[in-house]
Amino acid sequence: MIRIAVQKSGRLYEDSVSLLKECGIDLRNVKDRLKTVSENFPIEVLFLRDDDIPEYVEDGVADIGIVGQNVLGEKNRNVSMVEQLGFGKCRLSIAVPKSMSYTSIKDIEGKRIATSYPKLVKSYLDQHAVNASIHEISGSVEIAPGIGLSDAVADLVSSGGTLFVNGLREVETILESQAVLISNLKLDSTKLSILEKLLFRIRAVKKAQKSKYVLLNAPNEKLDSIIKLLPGMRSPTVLPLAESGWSSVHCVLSESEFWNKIEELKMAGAEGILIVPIEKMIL
Ligand code: PRT
Ligand code: ZN
Repeated sequence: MIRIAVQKSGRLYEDSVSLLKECGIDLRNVKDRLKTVSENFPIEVLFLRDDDIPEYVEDGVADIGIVGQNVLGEKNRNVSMVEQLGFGKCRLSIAVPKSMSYTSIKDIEGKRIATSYPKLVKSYLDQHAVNASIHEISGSVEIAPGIGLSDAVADLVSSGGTLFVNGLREVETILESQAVLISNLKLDSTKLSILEKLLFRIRAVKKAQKSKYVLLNAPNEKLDSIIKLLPGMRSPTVLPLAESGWSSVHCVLSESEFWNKIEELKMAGAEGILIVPIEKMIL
């Protein structure tokens, strides 16, 4: 049995629980529970505040956990970062009032910065040899300059909407963050092998999320030029259509190259292009 700590409620909760479910792990009655055991995978899930997860994983109360890199960096606990999970993306940034003139981090010298991430901010300022006074506050950081509590803030940003409505301008990125899987440093061999199984599934789910299955029809004389455009796990599948002289081509395209490839395929004579999501991908 392995114990995983995930956020009890908040921005990482839904994605963390969905990831485990997509890995085929049955989790019943997760709402409002402190812990639950899966019936089809040797895992117990503990629901905790995200701030406590690095410490509990370090101490071995939980063996592994899902937490944002921002929290991991701030708490600076002795755990290993096993895998980036691709959700909960945000950045820790410094922002200043729109009216403040700003050309470089040197403009922060002697200023007051409000943040919930004092350690990360301090180490960024130290790296740039800037002295500023850091005011730790636990929430609603973005209102601090407006009420005269600080001259600048360092807060998490995703869309930038919160900074914008508070009259703030993002000027420096301290850290790019996403949810990561972390692990205790001294897992025994049984737990390590369960972690390996879990990671294998997580990677298959992540890979599938980044890929699409594409089916298209093409006249046989255009097949060569179409196939040249396609990557494949080995090579694309080509099947004859009922109508003679035509074939159906199937392949997997990754998200990054997807739209360009579709354009190129159309130009090369592909018709009736169908794009289908992939549930899991085992390579
Ligand atoms: O109760 P608990 O302590 O567990 O939760 P919490 O309130 O500390 O954290 P929560 O649920 O707000 O966030 C959990 C994690 O989600 C964070 O540690 C980040 O890793 C990640 N995450 C991703 C974010 C955001 N995006 C985010 N946008 N966390 C917070 N925000 C906030 C930000 O603080 C600001 O107030 O959203 C606002 C900015 O959003 P935009 O879209 O307006 O830029
Ligand atoms: Zn928190």
